[in-house]
Amino acid sequence: MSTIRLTMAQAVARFLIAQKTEIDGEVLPLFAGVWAIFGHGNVAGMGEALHGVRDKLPTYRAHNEQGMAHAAIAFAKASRRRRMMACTTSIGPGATNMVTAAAVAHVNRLPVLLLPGDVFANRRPDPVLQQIENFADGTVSANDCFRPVSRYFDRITRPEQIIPALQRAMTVLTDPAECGPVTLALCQDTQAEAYDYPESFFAEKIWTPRRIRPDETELAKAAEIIRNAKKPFIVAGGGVLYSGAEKALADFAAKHGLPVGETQAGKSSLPHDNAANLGSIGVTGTGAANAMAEDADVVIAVGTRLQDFTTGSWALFKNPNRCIIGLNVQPFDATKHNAQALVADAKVGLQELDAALGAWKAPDAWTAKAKDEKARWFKESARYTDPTNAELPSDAQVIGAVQRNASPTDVVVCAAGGLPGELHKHWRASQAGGYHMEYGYSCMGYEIAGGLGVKMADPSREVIVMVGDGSYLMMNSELATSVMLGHKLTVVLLDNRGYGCINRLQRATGSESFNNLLQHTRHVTLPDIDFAAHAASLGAQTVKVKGIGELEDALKKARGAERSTVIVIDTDPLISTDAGGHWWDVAVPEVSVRSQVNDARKNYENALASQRVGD
Ligand SMILES: Cc1ncc(C[n+]2csc(CCOP(=O)(O)OP(=O)(O)O)c2C)c(N)n1
Ligand SMILES: [Mg+2]
Repeated sequence: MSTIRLTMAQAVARFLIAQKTEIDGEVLPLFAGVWAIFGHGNVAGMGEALHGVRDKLPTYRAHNEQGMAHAAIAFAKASRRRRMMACTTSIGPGATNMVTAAAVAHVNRLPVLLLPGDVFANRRPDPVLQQIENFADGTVSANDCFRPVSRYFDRITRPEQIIPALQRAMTVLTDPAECGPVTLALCQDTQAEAYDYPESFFAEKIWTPRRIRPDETELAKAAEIIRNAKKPFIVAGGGVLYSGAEKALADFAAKHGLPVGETQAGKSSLPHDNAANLGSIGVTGTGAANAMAEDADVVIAVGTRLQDFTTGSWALFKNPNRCIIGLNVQPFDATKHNAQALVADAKVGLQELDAALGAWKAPDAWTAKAKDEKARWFKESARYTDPTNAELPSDAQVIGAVQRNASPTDVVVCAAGGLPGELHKHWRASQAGGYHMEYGYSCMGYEIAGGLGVKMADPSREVIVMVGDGSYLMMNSELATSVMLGHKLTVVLLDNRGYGCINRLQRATGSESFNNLLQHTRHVTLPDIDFAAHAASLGAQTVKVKGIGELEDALKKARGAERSTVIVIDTDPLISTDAGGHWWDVAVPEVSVRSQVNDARKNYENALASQRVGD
């Protein structure tokens, strides 16, 4: 057996280069690069190794470990999990800064290889700088925080352990059902230790996603249920996009006359003008999709986790006889809420279901109702997004302006605040992947770093990041990285001077405005933050606009710009779209001295009555 003597870190770098992916017949590196913020615990080991391969495996420097991991995660999402990135950090705070991002990847089922440095395996210099020292357990380090948010976790204390660890990592990162973050905590002395690695470990490997075909019995049962349906409805989740099932879904819906509602992750599965597409579903759903979902007797849930925003906290599907079919690669999701499981890849699952259904079609009246509901919703939506002269426009009016100035290939990126709900209702995506919303973890601070990852995945597409003032302040530093790397973003920053959506939620649950909008906080000086000046200091082109007309001009200019541009606009914190949508379960206090809370509690208890427990 021929071997090659490498440090463990050099072996990691060499192994990553050997992993390939095939996209549309082209073989590409599976790992597009490694994000790195060096410190003790990775600068000598991983740093030296990455420098040695920098021509084959680019290293990117970020400004915040969470931000760089967000960029890596967004890159994988925009690449539909067919390409990915790794992230390396120092031990201690550099590592734990990445834990939130690991959770983002975990919730959203997205692949990212996290390589935090770890304390010395030999423990000779203990306690080292940044070592947390657990009194009761000598094996615990800061990196144990990654365990609950990693699909696979390992700590590498001997150089040869990296061989099975990386093989296991690749299985998880590339498996459609298991997919998620992998954390390999690399002890710093082990990174630097040499070992005679077998050459075969570094052989090129091309990864292609597995397409699980349905089990015959499950398929027959699902087809039987659908054949008996009078009011069938499809929920399209992120799995549709990861599977590349857009055409299969469009064909299936058209042939069988089925209306479709899209989740946040599934939005853009169908173009907005596809007749079957009723737009978003759930708490932030369109009136059209929700009206059909409420009535549906069979809900075909394709590639969705069925989180509460999709199911209206399990009160949306109101038909007493409704049955769910869970078409999902992951049995954990396929069987949720007593669903008839159909464990399969979305694309082949829909194709085989189509074959099993033959010429069956949903009743014409049902399909016709969907068409009417859609036409009604589009008219209603326009009332919210149409231009206005108001000095403080609503989020929906800003979305309208961005939409009017967008081209079909653009990608809009967002994650938290009031915008996800407004975008879910109103944004009209023309192309798959044109809507990139991180709403599994809805992590404030994902937006700009995520936008950078999206841009890196396909630099030919214009990326428009929509972000609230709160999310921007929480994490903006990768804006500087986007300027540094020449990956242009257009950032539309909606400044409503605080946490607008949480203030509205607080009011809706009977509480006084408290601690959300800046004016309602304990302060000596009310901050008047100059976001344009802040973004300019990071190297972006910036402009502060007043009203929708100026915004549209700025958007046109930004399109022609080479450098990341931040457009700041003041918006009204109190307005959101009241059309469409659905109740969301947010627990209201059972006792309170405030009568408004007591009233809200009564409403809450009434709403709970329509929540379906157990199924
Ligand atoms: C990291 C993180 N912390 C807290 C929250 C809870 N949260 C959701 S939206 C929000 C406020 C967002 O403010 P902003 O970005 O200004 O958007 P707006 O609500 O004003 O539209 C908060 C605090 C979150 N989603 N993520
Ligand atoms: Mg805000």
